Amino acid sequence: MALLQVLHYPDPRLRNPAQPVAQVDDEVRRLVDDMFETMYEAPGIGLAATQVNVPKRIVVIDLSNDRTEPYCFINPKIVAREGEEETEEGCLSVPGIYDTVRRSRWVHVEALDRDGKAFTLKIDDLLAVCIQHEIDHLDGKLFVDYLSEVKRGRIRKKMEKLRRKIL
Ligand code: GNR
Ligand code: NI
Repeated sequence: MALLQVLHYPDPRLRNPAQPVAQVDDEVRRLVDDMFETMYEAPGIGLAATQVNVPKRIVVIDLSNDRTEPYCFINPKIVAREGEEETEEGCLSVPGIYDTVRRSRWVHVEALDRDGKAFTLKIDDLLAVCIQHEIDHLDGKLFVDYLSEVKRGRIRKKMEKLRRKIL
């Protein structure tokens, strides 16, 4: 297992669209395991492969406090959605920034699991918010894209300043 480096906004690599996984093999499973380790270490409740600079359609999520509910979504697709809900979101790629985003309240997701087996899941609440946030990452989109241009500009400046501090 290995910890992976999480890209920070406004890194242009976060904008790369991810490609579908053709085959769920040991290499993919190794990446999934490393993504879980990286997410738990952060700590975060979700992580998309895009955030660790791998342009593949892979997402991991665990909303539990004790790391006992790992979800792995490979090639996830939202096939139905309903309702609206506003949630305060954060992102490991935009550390320290939290703001409200409106998303679907309920989604029906199709994906492959860690063994390459297809499954479908009807979800709501934080899991629904999280999978929408993660699929956005796979499409090169970030939660700050839903905020006003003024807010996004401020966040961008703050991130660039922070970056100069740590480098
Ligand atoms: O850790 C995370 N928390 C979170 C809170 C509200 C809505 C979405 C998220 S996902 C985020 C981890 C992350 O950046 N995943 O891409
Ligand atoms: Ni995120």
